[in-house]
Amino acid sequence: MTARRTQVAIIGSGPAGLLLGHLLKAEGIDCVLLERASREHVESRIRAGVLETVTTDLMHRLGLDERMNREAMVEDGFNLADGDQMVRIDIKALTGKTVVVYGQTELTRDLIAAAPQRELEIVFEAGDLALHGVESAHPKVTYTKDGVPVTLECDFIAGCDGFHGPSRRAIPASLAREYMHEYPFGWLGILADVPPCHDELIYANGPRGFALASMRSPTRSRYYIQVPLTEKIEDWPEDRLWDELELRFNTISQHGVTRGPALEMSIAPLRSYVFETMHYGRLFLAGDAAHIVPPTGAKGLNLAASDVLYLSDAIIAHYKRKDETALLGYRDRALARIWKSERFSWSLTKLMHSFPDQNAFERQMQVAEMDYLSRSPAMQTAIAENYVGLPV
Ligand code: FAS
Ligand code: PHB
Repeated sequence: MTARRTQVAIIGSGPAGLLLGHLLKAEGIDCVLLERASREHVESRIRAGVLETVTTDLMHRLGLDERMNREAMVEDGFNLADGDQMVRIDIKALTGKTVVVYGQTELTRDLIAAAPQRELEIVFEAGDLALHGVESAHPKVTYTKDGVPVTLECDFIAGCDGFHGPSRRAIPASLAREYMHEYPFGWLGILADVPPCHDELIYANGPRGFALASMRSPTRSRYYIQVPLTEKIEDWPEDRLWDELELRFNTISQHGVTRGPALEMSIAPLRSYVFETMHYGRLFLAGDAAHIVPPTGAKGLNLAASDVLYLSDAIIAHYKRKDETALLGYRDRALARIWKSERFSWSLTKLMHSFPDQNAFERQMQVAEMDYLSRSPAMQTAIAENYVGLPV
């Protein structure tokens, strides 16, 4: 058994863990990232694509935004459609802010690639990971690397291990406050090297349900449609999906849908989840380890970024100024932004999807809300403010 020591043990090298590691390292605070999967697997996952200012600002602050600035697409607006009625939300005019389209995959690759030169240690394929003594002043994380058991002593543990990670379970259920809302559908996504059907994102609802036309670059598109939770990827030969996407977007988009071979296809369930006990002893949760939003509002990755902005501020204050207030205030500060993003993602999901048990009145509510939205600058501003990201 090997014994090691660091100041902050970070579990998980998704966006939350990687951003936190770099922010602490930049302030000379020692930390080690422990990741269960291989580097190849982490860098191959296809997830979010829309970045708010909070996330791009962190990349800029870390001096890791060179490729993002070169390759990202800046979006001044996005579109909401119901059938053939489409409303453009001019986020630039309504808020003075924009969002950028830059794949989470690319962001993750940039953060991992920069780790060696910044002496940020990432232990990939760390197995059998367990947390110990999180209520004590000397917590530990045990794991195995290449079959060798290791004990990592630390001052703090940051649980950045996503929805299925062990950190949340280290908090006694008796103390846990959690909220869950599941949706009766998932998103079937496809990534393909074909030009996007429209210059901006289109979120579309209609008699066949929700669909999203997004992108990664001028030559790479990302599309989603809502599917019942019972459906499997085998039920969706690529042509069947392209037929569906043409039906949804060819009448409302600038360029129409271009078909091409799938680079990736996957189905993700939709849920809203908040685990309010984000701080317990020397354990702090951040990102999907503490909350999940349906991807409709493009908030998942950006909430992970705001969490680690708050958590890094707090840990830096602890080491640099022996000030504990930010650590004690982390949970409330993070939850204030999390709940508002949960609300926005839930309300946009309700407006833009067809629910299996939806009755005629509920459908009319969607139609009326879209009609009101199309005529109300106030309503468009509210949506724009939330889409670009609420202040941190
Ligand atoms: P992550 O899940 O990204 O990272 C957690 C890390 O912890 C992983 O690398 C995992 O391997 C590791 N880990 C888990 N257990 C461990 C253990 N025992 N030991 C060590 N490491 C462990 N958001 C959008 O806005 N748009 C989208 O289209 C979108 N699509 C998504 C699709 C999927 C399938 C998922 C799951 C999420 C999607 N999201 C999307 C949300 C997504 O962007 C998340 O919010 C974001 O990845 C959160 O980042 P992290 O909190 O770092 O968690
Ligand atoms: C994506 O491009 O993957 C994407 C964009 C916007 C969303 C969700 C996903 O709301």
